[in-house]
Amino acid sequence: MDEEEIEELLQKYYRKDMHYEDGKILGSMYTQPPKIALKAFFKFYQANLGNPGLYRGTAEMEREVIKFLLKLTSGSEDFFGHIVSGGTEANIIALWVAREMGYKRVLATEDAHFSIRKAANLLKLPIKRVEMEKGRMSIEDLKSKIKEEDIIVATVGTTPLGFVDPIEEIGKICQMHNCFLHVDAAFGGYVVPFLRELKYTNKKFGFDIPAVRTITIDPHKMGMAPYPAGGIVSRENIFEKIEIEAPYLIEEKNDSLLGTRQSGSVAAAYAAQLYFGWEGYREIVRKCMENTNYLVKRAKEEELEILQQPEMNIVNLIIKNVEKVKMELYARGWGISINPKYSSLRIVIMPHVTKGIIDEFLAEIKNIKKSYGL
Ligand code: 0PR
Repeated sequence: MDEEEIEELLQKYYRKDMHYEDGKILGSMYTQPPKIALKAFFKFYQANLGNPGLYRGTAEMEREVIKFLLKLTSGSEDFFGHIVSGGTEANIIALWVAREMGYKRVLATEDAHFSIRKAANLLKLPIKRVEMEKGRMSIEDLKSKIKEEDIIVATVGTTPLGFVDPIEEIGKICQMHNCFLHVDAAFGGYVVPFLRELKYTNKKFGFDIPAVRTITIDPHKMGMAPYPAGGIVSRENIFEKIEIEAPYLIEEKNDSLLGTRQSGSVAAAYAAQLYFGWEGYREIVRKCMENTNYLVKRAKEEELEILQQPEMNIVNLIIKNVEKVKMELYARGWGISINPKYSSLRIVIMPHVTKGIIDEFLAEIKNIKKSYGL
């Protein structure tokens, strides 16, 4: 086929996909990266940090991204990290390392991301549920279940509600029992530091809590980077625990889960962080919170019930027959997710979700409710 024909075909399929720039994807933790990040992605598409000896420049950029992640997580610049394919891989690596260190069981809440269950399953680690109180890990229940050699997984920005587990208190309990504390801040890691500066919260979640050993924090969520760009950072060189000899590689070892690693996204994450800088990310969070508050206010005006006051830019609207409403919204071109457990529509207020989109969305819901008599 000639290029023109191929392009036509690609266009046909492109039209079938949804795109962030249309604004109608409301259930995703991702968004459109800045143009310079996409330029970086394509410039470095060949890079493969599975064999970093060939890609010294990309390896240096990875270090710069890790340094930024360490700043977000109150870590020291000489701590360790990798940019990986996403939060799932980061969580698998954290639990894998903990298992290699001799920890034997995972404790997590029901709202911990499903990648934690996947990881436990792959690693043949038993997993026990810790109950929640108002959507956050219950300290009382944790105290009653925790044993030495446990791995505790706490979340900063839970997938369904965007809530923050009480990491400081969890940390104290982990220290008393010599447990391994992994913090999944895949989403909230790029949000909470700025919520603190904007005086929304004073919660800590990072390495300033002594028990925290590893943190997942993803540039491809609120870091505005294109996927695949998850992040795993740690105090110790945990990667030594999973290192494998690979004599045919220039550095003769491999210390991550994947072999070949698409590393164009490392260059892209680096470009995004240069483009926005600390202040730029704070501005993104400020704007997302402004729009979150706008949605809460407008929803109340429309007599829609909010599940709980949002802690970050995720809002849940309680709706009768939520599955049906979801399908109807989907048929009308909206990409929405739900929490069946709470009978709620879950809206992630990413930067592409503007006030105009929020108004349009609420009008659509009003219509649907009317036509179904809900
Ligand atoms: N940890 C947390 C707290 C998460 O919310 C997620 C993903 C992960 C880990 C896993 O990250 P990766 O997906 O990068 O491996 N949460 C998103 C979610 O469930 C994933 C997603 C995004 C699903 C967009 C659908 C979608 O359209 O919302």
